[in-house]
Amino acid sequence: MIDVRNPADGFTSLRARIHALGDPGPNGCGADSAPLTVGEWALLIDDIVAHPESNTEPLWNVADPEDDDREFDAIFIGGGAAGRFGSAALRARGGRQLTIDAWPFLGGSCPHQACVPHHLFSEVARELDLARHMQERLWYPPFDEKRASILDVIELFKAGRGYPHAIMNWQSKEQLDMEYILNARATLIDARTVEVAGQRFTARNLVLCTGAHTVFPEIAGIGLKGVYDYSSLIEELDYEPNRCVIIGGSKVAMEYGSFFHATGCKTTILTRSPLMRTASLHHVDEGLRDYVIAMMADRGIEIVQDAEPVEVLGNGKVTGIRYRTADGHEHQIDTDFVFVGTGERPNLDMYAPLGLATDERGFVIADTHMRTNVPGVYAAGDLVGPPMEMFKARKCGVGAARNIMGEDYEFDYTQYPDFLHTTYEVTWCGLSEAEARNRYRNVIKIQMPPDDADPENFALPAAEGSMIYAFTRPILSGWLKLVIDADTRKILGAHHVGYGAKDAFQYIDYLIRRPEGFTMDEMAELNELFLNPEHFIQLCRLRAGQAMPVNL
Ligand code: COM
Repeated sequence: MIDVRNPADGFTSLRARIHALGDPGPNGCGADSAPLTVGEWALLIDDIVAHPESNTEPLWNVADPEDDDREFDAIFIGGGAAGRFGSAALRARGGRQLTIDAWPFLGGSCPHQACVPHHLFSEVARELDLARHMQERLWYPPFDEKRASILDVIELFKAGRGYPHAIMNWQSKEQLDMEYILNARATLIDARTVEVAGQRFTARNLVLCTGAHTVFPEIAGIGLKGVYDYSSLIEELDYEPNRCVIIGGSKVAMEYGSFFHATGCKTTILTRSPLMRTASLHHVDEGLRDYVIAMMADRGIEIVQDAEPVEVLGNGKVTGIRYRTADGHEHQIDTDFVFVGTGERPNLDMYAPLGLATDERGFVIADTHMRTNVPGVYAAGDLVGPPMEMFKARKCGVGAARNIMGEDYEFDYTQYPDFLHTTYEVTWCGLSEAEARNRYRNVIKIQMPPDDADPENFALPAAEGSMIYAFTRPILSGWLKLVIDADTRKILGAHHVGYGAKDAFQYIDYLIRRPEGFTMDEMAELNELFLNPEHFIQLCRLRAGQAMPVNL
């Protein structure tokens, strides 16, 4: 056991290991009683991740009973977004928690294999898209496909991910006063008791936050080398793919597919349902969808709908994929890289003793207080099903903590703003135009480019991130729509493709969902920071003078 709380005892081996790894920098060799710095944490975590077989000792950050012998209010199993935020919320309210994770860091899959690399990949995709589009113009050199490497970007990520991990461990211990045991698997004994590293801990409550994993389709060849999901891509890819086939039409499929393709790895997406029309995405506006799909196709991504994968071909290693289309015909694509983006299922195996109620897809059923069917057992994060988004994971964890600490707190995550990346940032909230027309009799929209404009010659929207496109090929510069009930003048939905508008959508969503709503006139009173990516403020101002507003 490495007692990260008690440097005087446990740090000898820890520091020896850190020193053996290299110079930890000016703050790394302080007095034995100094807490681990972020740099030291990074070295330690990197070492454990790189050599798990020789690093089996748990990282122990539990108060000595002489300092704190209170009963735990909750044990959080899993220290990802749900577990970490829930733990912090419980601690902030004066409670005592213990967080346990099999990984040597807090933060879960997000900073290790999921959201953080996805955001790096999406930024790379955007950069590559511009570099390819502008090649041999201005200062842009010819685009060298050989230098845009998926493997290089993954290596870049892996070389740097120790720091986010380190910050989470450091912040959780030094600033949030959390207690945790990391690099150790918990075994559930009963609804109050967990065993970890040979020791039993009991608590008034358990909060289950162990996340989810990709479901691989059950087809021949799916186990071949060369088939990856978001997690094995990071840990196991060891060659540069030349051709990619994606199975599935999820957000993950669109996002990773756009990245792979932008690096020059020709990508085909095989999807059963049309992209962005799956049940897991709500309120998708058809105009926004059309633009997103058209722009993916414009980049050369091939999208095959109604496609059913039949077999991954290969002899030890992937060489192709066979799939069937709706007309019953089978087709084959030669490829050395298959990526699975078909959706996720919860990590539940360890909870068998509890008898948890689950839904038809296997996700844990939790009420709006995050309570499961087992008294005293809460569930949070991906375990309770979609949306598999950060806000939901964190706020579920916080919700469980608040209820455990005596509040009556409900969290409804059925309505929320949403986003995805292609080479663009795609954001939306509220109602789509079609949904609005179903519910209101006098719906208008503010849209750019308008339906009757030729987008190849209509150089708006344009803002930070899309100016170069606007001046070179206007259609690439983005798309936006605001949906308004003309009778009440309330904004019903907002939709945007471009760059830099995501922040605004967090607030627009909040404003339009208030009981009193948010009118186009109120939007027109805001002060835009020109050239504001979403353009909504000035466009509302142009229309706000009309007693009965019409389309713009
Ligand atoms: C984010 C992880 S990468 S957490 O939500 O801050 O724990």
